[in-house]
Amino acid sequence: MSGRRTVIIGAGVVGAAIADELSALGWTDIVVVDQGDFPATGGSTSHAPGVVFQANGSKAMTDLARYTVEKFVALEHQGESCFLQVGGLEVATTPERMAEIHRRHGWLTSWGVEAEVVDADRCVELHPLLDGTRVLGGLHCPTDGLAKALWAVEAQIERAMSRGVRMLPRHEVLDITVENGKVVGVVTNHGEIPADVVVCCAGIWGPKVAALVGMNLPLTPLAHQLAWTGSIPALAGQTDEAVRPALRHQDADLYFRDRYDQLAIGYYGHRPMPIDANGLLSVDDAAVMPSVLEFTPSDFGPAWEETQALLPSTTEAKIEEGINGVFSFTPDGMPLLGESQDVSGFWVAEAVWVTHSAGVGRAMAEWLANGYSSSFDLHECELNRFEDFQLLPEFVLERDCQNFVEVYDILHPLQPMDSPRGIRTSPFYPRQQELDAFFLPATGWERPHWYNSNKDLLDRFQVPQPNDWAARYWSPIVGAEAQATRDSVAMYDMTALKRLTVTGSGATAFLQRLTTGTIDKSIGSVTYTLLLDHDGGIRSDVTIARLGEHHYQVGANGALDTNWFHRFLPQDGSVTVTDITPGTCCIGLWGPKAREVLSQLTDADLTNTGLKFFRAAQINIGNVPVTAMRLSYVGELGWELYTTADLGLRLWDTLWEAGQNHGIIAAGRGAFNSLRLEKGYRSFGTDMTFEHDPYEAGVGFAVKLDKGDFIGRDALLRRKENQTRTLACLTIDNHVDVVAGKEPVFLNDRPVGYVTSAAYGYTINKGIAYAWLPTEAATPGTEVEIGYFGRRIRAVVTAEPLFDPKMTRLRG
Ligand code: THG
Repeated sequence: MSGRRTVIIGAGVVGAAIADELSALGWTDIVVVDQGDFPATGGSTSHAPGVVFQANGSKAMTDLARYTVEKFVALEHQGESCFLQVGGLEVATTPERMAEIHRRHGWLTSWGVEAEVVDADRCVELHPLLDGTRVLGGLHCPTDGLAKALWAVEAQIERAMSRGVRMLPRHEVLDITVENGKVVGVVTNHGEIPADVVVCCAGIWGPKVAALVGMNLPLTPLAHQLAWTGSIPALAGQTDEAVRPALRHQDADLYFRDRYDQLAIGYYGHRPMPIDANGLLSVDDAAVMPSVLEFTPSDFGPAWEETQALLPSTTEAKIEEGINGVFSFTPDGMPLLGESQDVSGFWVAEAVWVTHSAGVGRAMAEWLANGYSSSFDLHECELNRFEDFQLLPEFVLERDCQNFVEVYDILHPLQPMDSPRGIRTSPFYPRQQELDAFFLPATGWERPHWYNSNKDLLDRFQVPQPNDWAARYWSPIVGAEAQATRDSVAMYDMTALKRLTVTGSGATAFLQRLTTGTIDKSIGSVTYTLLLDHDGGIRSDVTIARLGEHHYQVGANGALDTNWFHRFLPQDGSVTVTDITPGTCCIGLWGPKAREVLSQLTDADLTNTGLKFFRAAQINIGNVPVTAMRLSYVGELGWELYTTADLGLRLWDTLWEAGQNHGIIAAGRGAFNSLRLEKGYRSFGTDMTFEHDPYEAGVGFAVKLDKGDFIGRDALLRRKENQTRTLACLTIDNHVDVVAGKEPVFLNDRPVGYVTSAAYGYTINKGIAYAWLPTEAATPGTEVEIGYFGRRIRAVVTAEPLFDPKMTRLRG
């Protein structure tokens, strides 16, 4: 097998890794082109300091980094390893950072990378240049270190060439030829190269290359300062390139690495310096290389001061060289991986740093060869995860710059970016403002997290106070809203829920093939079902309402679902998928009194037999025609009520008025999340993702194996027999330390899993944490501990759901 004819654009550390990995899988008809010389082509790889820290809040990013480390350690360039495994050390100089270091240590433990939180003395032992009096402690990860990025490029490309891959330096890409929506060739200054697959690994030139096929790539090249001291007398005579760990001083936006008797200093504290990808100089015109701009010493002042304070022996040296090195940032800090939705065969592997490069090479090779990556869960990295508004230049620039600013900040999991805010608002927004809602953004939607107007509820409901960290982006009102929902009735703004319609004569067959459920049921049926990858991994969980013979409404999780549907659309035009989210809105009306409120407003039969659980109907509510679906993610009687955006405010006001005699409240996402965990409802993206199958995730009930073939079925039959891990429900008696997700779980003092999502359960009066555990540890009654800022919190595996297991609320 030689695979499809493939052109990789860019021979940086990403292109090289893909060429190596893809050729290792048997694809050898590969050409790598680069505008520059080989191996130092002039892109970000050519100036990268190569500092590799594996700690990351994203499991995927740590997995990609770990793969990179392992590969580079073993990869040789002229007999020497491409990785100097000197370790990594992050130091804290403030109590807040020390706490953060414990949290980051938790991530590494959760993702299975060994590391240790160390005291100040040990920091100095590891890195003797440190002023121990300034340091409170640190995080030491011994497998971190320094990648020899250019060696890795050379070694990987040469290995690929030995398998038949061709490397063409000084080939500038001028155009990409597309016919009938498919890539057919890459035009260079030396002529056209035919291609079935093009992989854009052009780094900071990515936006320019992507534009050749009409794609808006949400990537901004930003300059970042990197400087080198002259010889430091204290290091005189150091003959090894590096002996001390790579060092991060995040409180001052700094990192350091050895270079013989000098130090390299990287700095993120300066103003963002975005660069237009079209304005980058050519290889021949650039003074040093296109990705290296002239050093601006005035931006570096604070960096040098902080360096001398932290590493006093540097006062005897000077800054000798510096650059403003340009590399890639994205709106959410994650890479951009995948195939264009519009141009088949045009793939992207962009915004990938050296740290994750080899892992991305592996992931992309698997994805290209097999249709999915079996080694990595890429849902956070997918190219097509963005909404259209998130691809506009203004949004991209603002977010990318903000990501530069925040790169080393201590970010609470719920903390939104300061800007941009207020981009999308539901029709209910003016009322929510009147009720003094505290908003958090969700895919650009401003969504109430709680309503300050509900503070009087605190006279009726007890709400325990969590610790200061857990109390951020929280109010006791959250707990009161949750209890009030179970007690009477509440309105939830569900507008941010992604809604698609699938219509046309082929709609039923299409959905039957893409989902695990039986959706070919009577009109009015609603089905909770899953989308699976070809390897049986969960792509999404959705609800599908059959509103007509050839008309379905899908309640989905995000842009990836739309993209997934588009990938499988039949060519004959018999199916149309439409995103109706923007033009519509939704209120969840839930609670024991929901029926009393709604029946005042409609002639429709809302009795338990008239509109059963998981059925939908078109009803009128006053002046507003509504699609009502009887289901509830919070586990209470009630309906999701959908209407068009123009009628939204009227719907809100009508319900609000009718609910006044029944104690109706508006309730926010904080309460919502607590209630759904009490009910045991999983959330795609946190509790379960691409790497999990339905059985281990506890949603096997949504798989109908006997319905006929569907995507992922064969793989599922294999995986079903092989369950080693389980998504388990933990409860926590300590109500102060409310965990947030991603914390490690210990059994007999050994890390065995990690928390996915968590909240306090205000009805059951316990903390709740869902966690991936080895199946044998997932039996109710098993006592475990959760790592929390360096402490251990006792938790116990508990039978789920914790609330209303008999479904009397929902079915009543
Ligand atoms: N509402 C709608 N669509 C959605 C969600 C939603 N799609 C995305 C996401 N949320 C899907 N998640 C769930 C999870 C559980 C349920 C509904 C959506 C649910 N499950 C019931 C149960 O397990 O008890 C019913 C299961 C069944 O009868 O098959 O209600 O919030 N529209």
